Amino acid sequence: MKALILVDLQNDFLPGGALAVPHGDTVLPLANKLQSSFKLILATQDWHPINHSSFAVNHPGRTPGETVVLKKRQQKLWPVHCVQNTRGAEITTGLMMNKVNKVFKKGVDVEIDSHSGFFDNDHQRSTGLGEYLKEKKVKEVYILGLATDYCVKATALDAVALGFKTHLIEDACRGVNETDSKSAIEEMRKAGVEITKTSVVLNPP
Ligand code: VGL
Ligand code: ZN
Repeated sequence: MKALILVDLQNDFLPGGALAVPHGDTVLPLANKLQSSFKLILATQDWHPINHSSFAVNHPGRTPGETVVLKKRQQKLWPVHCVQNTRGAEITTGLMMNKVNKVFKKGVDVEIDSHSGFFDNDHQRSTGLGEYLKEKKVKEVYILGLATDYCVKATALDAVALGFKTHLIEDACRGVNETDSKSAIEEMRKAGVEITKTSVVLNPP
């Protein structure tokens, strides 16, 4: 059994959003088309409380882009984004949702960020995605979405670590930073992620 994982296709990560990923909207037609090749489709949703520790405004004197040390780990600070029950946190209406089996929320704890769709950043708390996939006998996952250099990377690395055969659909991802995205893809490849593209997934050789 294989599954498609759609990472953080939310208003705040799209053009006009609070933490817009450049050209993030260009992945939506691919995300929609790819759904025809999968029976099991999951989505992740960044879902922060307003007082979340990843927001620069919650650290007096700090600005987005800076890094602080929180509970002995580095935390990059972001603009306020994907606040629970706001329009910015909603999955874009440009994404077909009628075939999505389940949505997994992440980043819900005030104290710790969660880039991966599987675990928070210190791997203490699971979102339930890994357990769900194992229960459905999924062996292979295909990942796409936003952002290549953060949540997509963290999700793919955790998928490999959990033992799933992991594919990254590279042309259906966009990153915050182009250089970081290139090194993120290299890091994923080295960890055992197979880098593929939409046309190959739609028309397997
Ligand atoms: C993300 C930064 C902060 C992402 C989420 O979805 O890549 N990046 N929160
Ligand atoms: Zn976030």
